[in-house]
Amino acid sequence: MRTFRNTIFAVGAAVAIAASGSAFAHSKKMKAVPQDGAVLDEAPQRIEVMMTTPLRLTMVTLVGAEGGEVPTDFKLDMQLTEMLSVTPDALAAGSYTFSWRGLSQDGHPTSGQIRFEVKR
Ligand SMILES: [Cu+2]
Repeated sequence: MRTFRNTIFAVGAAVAIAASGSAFAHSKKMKAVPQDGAVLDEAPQRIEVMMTTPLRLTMVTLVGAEGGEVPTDFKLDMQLTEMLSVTPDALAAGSYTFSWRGLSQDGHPTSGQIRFEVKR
């Protein structure tokens, strides 16, 4: 009986760890505009990323192909949010990587990025 109860406990713990480990607690990108990998005819006015769960954003960067960082209107406020939305400075033609870092609701670090290209 004791072994049986220990087994039940172990299974329950494993399920709890799996649930809190990724899908449930950790914020991931759900949808982005522009989409990851997009090739755009015109420079985007805004960059928006919808997250699966709220996070506290700690860093947002937009970097061009030559490594130069492009300013955006991102303001650090550490509020829980599901929507990352920034307006970048005017973008020249080229490739860009938009990256973010944050803390999920459980305090664990989370990050993501999208890449896109502006043709014109
Ligand atoms: Cu976590």
